[in-house]
Amino acid sequence: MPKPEVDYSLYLVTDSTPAILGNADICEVVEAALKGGVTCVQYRDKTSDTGVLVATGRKLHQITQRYNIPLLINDRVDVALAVGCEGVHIGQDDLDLPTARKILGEDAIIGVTASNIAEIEAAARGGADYLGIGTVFATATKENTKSIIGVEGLQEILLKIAAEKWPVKTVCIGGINASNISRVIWQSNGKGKSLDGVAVVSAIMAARDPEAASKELAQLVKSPPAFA
Ligand code: TZP
Ligand code: MG
Repeated sequence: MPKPEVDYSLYLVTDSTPAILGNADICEVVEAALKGGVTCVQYRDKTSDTGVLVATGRKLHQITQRYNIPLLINDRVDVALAVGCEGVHIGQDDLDLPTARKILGEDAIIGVTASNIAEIEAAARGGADYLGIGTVFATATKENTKSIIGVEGLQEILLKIAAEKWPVKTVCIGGINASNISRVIWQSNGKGKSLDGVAVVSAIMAARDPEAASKELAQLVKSPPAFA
């Protein structure tokens, strides 16, 4: 049975740090974002211990399941297994893609962070379901990012994927918000492959009203920009 098509168009990546989440409850923020229209959720928590990751992941999964939206876990294949969610998002320094696939199976969604053509090629050929491409713009949310690729770098990567006909979905990330999301989509989509989605952290997780912020972003993602 082929795995179901995932809508990556507005992809929420969570953050549990006080600088972004403040005093808010992560489950409430994620549910508000789901109401507003996010289409995919990644639980990304770099500071909690394993027990908290599993407990919070299970709570989040109960919520995302009600909205029929996939939940992926950042970094940790073991936590994804324990939660029983739809998949995992791994970076270049995490468990490698073939091993993650072996553990989670063919039906799992596996995304890989990639910021240059060599990483893109390895992940695409290795059977990643989607690529998290970035960092598009510098962002305070993730410091020490290896490379800022800009919209130009993103476009180059999309052209390469199209030229090679790699059957991998594409999501970009880094510094994207309501004021630049249309431009990112418009400028990066060209003759080659179009982006399948845009991932945001602070634009939703740090918003005073995450539901309204998600609604606005979802509308911008769906509607062609006025200057296209
Ligand atoms: N990977 C590359 S940039 C980034 C991650 C997880 C953080 C993006 O956060 P924001 O707040 O959407 O700029
Ligand atoms: Mg990682």
